[in-house]
Amino acid sequence: MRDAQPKAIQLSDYRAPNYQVETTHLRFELFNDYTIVHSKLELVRHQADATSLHLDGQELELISIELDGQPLTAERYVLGEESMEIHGLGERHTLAIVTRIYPAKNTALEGLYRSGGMYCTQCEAEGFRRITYYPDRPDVMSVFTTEIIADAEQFPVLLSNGNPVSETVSDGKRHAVWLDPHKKPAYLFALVAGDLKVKEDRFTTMSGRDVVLKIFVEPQNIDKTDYAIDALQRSMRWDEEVYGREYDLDIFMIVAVDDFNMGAMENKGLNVFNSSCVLANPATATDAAYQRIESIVAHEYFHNWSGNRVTCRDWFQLSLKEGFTVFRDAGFSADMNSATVKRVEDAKIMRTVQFAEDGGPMAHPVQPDAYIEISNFYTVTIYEKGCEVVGMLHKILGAEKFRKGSDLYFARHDGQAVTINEFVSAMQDASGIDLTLFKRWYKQAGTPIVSATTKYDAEAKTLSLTLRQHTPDTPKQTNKLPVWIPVQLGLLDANGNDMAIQVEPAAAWTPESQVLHFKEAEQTFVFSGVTTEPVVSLFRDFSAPVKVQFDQTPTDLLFLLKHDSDGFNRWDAGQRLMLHWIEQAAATSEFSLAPTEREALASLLADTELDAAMVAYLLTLPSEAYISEFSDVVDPLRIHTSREAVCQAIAVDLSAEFKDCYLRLCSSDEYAPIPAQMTARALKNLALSYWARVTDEGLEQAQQQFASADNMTDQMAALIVMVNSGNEAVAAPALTSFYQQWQTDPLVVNQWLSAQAGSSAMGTVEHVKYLLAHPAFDWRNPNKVRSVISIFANQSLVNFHREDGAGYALLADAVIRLNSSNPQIASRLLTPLTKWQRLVPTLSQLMKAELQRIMHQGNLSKDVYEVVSKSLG
Ligand code: 0A1
Ligand code: ZN
Repeated sequence: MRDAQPKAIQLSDYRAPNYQVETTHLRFELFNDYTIVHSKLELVRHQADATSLHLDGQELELISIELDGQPLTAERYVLGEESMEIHGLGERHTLAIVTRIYPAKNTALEGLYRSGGMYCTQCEAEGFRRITYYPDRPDVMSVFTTEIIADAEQFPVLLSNGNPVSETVSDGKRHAVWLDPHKKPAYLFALVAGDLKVKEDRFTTMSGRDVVLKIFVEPQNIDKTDYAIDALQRSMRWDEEVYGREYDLDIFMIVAVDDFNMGAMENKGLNVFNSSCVLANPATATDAAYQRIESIVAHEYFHNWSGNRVTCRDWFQLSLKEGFTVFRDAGFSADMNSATVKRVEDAKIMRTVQFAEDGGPMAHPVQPDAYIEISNFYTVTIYEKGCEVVGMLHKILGAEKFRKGSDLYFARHDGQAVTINEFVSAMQDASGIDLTLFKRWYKQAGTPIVSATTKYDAEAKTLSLTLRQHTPDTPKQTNKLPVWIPVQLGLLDANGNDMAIQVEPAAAWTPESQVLHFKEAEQTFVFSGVTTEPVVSLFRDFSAPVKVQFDQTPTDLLFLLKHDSDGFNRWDAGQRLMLHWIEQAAATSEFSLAPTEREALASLLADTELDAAMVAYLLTLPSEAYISEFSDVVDPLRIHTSREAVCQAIAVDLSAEFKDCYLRLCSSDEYAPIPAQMTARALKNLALSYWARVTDEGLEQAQQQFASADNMTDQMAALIVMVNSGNEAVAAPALTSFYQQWQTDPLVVNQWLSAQAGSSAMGTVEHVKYLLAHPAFDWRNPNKVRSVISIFANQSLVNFHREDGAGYALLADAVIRLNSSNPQIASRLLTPLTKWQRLVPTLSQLMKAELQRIMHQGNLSKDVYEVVSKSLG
């Protein structure tokens, strides 16, 4: 909490630390009401002539402080509200500090806190300073030894980073010692204490070393660990095969905790996971949950190299580890499942959530240059756009040179805290490709808009493609320069086959990756030997995170939907066609499919050669959030109504086909979370949703599937169909019986909450208030808050944007309530309110008024203050 206006931290103010901490020795004594933390730091001067040391500290009670074995006298140090400055220092010192902290009162879930009966930590980005006074910055890297002393009976499991050294019990106290031989910043520190059960397995690394793998969970969850272990083993093997990265400790541990602000955390050797991102069994977890677990387990594991062995110099470099690691986990998921489906899923997030962020008041570059609260910068821009930027490097360099670049990066910087510049330099040095221009992607915020026009010359047999790019202004950044955009493309002949490509200037074309290098504000490329006018397929594989303005007729789009050899662009052509339909429905208040369009959808549904999950995506309309990206002034009700009209028309026109498809894909095989089954279920349940929308028979089938399902994917899909039917007599009993069946399993109850809060039919303001008062809800648990409030505000858009502003008020009330207890969650909830400027005037005013109401609360956390003040501009 703050009194004065918080100050922004600037990248340009970065200074290397005065002292490094060679070794850090920590001793934790866990008592019921408080914890005593003893720290002993071996300090070494790092800047010539430096005599002072800055330590960070928050919410700490200082008990004692000694320098080189002597109490430090008061004139040698200055205690600030969140810092300690020690003066008169020399070359080397031993600094010993004792603090008292109160984990049970820690509702912010940063630092050391209690979740249920266990203790756990979250130190990224700046949580360690809530444990003890320390130079809590990522460029201070130290070898940590951790001792934990706790009641032996209450806490049979005591864990920290690295390898176990010893564990003894005396006088009812358990005393465990852990040593992490790898230097690390404090943000990677972790401690866990609890009465936990463990699932154990092994992994033999590529050089033949044996690693013990352990997943610790609360006892009731021990039957939900198999999949995470399997995903971990596959991740470890994949990182060896694809990136040559081997694991480097004797043990790798994961702990599942119920109260966690984010998805998971890559603490060295001891990953801590939100239980929703690691626990699964067929009865309780959906296919989507299995896939999330697979990718997050991989993500955290991959951080061991991209983040831990090579870490960030400062938090402005956050995307160095996050963008690269998301790129790595995306590659893993693509290899484990379908690469095209993964690309579609990632592009959808970019185009809805990231493009919206890039066009709003919180827009920031992948490498920001200022922040008030770093927790606000764990964003889709840092993660997903950061991944796309790395992906463009991969397209520009090609797989082989990219791998050389990553090898060089890891070899050069192992054990160091570095910047994004060092990453790009390694890519440049290994490939011999000058990447100076490419670096603009890291510095400029905003989504480039690329417009394309073509001209075919039948006589000369040439096609000219003119591309123009422009990146809009964003807060505090104007007059942006052109960026290097890799445009992967193809030209389709009349049969839908790819033509051979010859282009001028030849140097702008990389044949292996079929990429055109577009680097200026405007460029014209001339394709020769084009014997018939082609249909152009631009930005295949979503080759750059840009908005594309390229007028293609519905006929061309239908052609691409049928024939494009690039799966991503087939899907994209379908989405663009559907956007036309939705526009048409909005303009005329009615819609019906043309026979050719109906035919195209029907043949997709019947196409058993295509990946079934891909078919499901091809038949899913663009989301309301994506549609709103195309309006200057967003009218959520109009978008909802027109999208519904198209959805209804498709369901009516193809109801028999959806029924056939559903029945064809019903299977009696025992459930397994394997790609072949997951993709079939995705299409089956999509077909059910269309079929049940327009026929009683379909809705009855949903009821039957709900009652007889042996897995959560089918049960939940059926429940959602019933909830969305708007038929109270069908939905209400199903919701009651589901709750009775699953009320003791919090992760399933969260899905039950979301199914209601996110439904346009059911997620009304009144119903959300009912859910908030339900015994299943708990304001202290971030998963519950997300399951109800975030899901409501991001998915039940017609209700959130209710004309009297009640949806906005509900969200603002939640933010105000959480501002003091959990600022990170409060701030993350705010995102939907940041979009007020794009709404129709009446809604815009109502939303803005809620932001102002929050602002006038006073005593805002830095987290909430930053988002609200930037949103109000
Ligand atoms: N580094 C983690 C993300 C993370 C960030 C902050 C957290 O606490 C506030 C927790 C996790 C990752 O990328 O998975
Ligand atoms: Zn990460």
